[in-house]
Amino acid sequence: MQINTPTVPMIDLSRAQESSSHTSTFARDVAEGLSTKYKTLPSRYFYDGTGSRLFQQIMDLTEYYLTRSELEVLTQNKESMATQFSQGGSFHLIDLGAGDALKTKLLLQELTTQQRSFDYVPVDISKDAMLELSESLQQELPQLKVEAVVGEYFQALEWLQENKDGRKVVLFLGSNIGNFEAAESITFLQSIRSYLHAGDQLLMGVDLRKDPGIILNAYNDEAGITAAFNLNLLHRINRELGADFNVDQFCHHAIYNPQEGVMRSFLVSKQAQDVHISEAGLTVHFDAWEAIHTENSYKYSIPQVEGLGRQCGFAVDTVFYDKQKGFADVLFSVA
Ligand code: AVI
Repeated sequence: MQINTPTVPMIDLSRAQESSSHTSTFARDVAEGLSTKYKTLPSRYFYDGTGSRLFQQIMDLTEYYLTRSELEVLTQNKESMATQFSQGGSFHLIDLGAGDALKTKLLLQELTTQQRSFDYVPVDISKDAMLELSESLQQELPQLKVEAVVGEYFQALEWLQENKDGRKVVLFLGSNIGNFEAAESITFLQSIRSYLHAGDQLLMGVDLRKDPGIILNAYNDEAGITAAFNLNLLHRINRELGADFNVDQFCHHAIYNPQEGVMRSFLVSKQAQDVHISEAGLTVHFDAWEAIHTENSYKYSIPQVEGLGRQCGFAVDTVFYDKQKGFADVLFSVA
């Protein structure tokens, strides 16, 4: 559905999901995750207003090298990226999880300088983020055609399929792929592939395997912002699902497994306690030092990324690295 504020055209697909159905899905996921032997909570629920603000702060942390590294990759390679995107003629640039598009703006500026024929379709679940982004782009790049979509990634791709012909270049930046389990990342990329055609491209950010100490520090910052980000999930359950987590009685714990190449984050109960979650109609018991697994952040090798692409119908065109070769943006085309 089209919702035009006086200046910003935007498509809001999120209204399809009523807030009551959001609450019941959230309650069901929480109940399911906390009823298993090894308790889990899905990391996608980190990003309410507070969680999104904390994640912005994480991206500015000295220890969290990922955002700086990817900015370096884009700064150093934007000319070549813009040229490769444009080889097949005009295109829609679709930015999955655009947020404030800090990194994408480098590409938008470069594409505009090169006078390429494209329009920009940022996609994000946060309507506020899409309003702010559209407005900032009107100031910074007034000639750019922007149509922001508020919704889930696949809702947006479905909408694009029905409403926009022409070549597509999809951006999936920021190592978000690392937050999926191996099987989920395959399903995810295969689904993206199913919306693309010959000549379309995908640029995906991946955090690469490196010195485990560097990775460990990135998720255990001294200022405790990552801990607050993780613990906010319990505050969110208290706020939205009427739970009574005593958040002070949990702590953040993140460990890196260099064999599997995965950072795993947990919330650990400091004492035996019972927590009631009204919306889920559930009381959960925690033993002292029992943990809830809240997030995986997978780190890849380049052969793994190539294999993942191949399995999902993509071929690697170019791997763009930062100087340290700690992060890569991989340009795939439809195989
Ligand atoms: C969004 N995602 C790529 C981040 C990551 O590095 O896995 C989320 C995050 N979790 C803790 N710090 C940052």
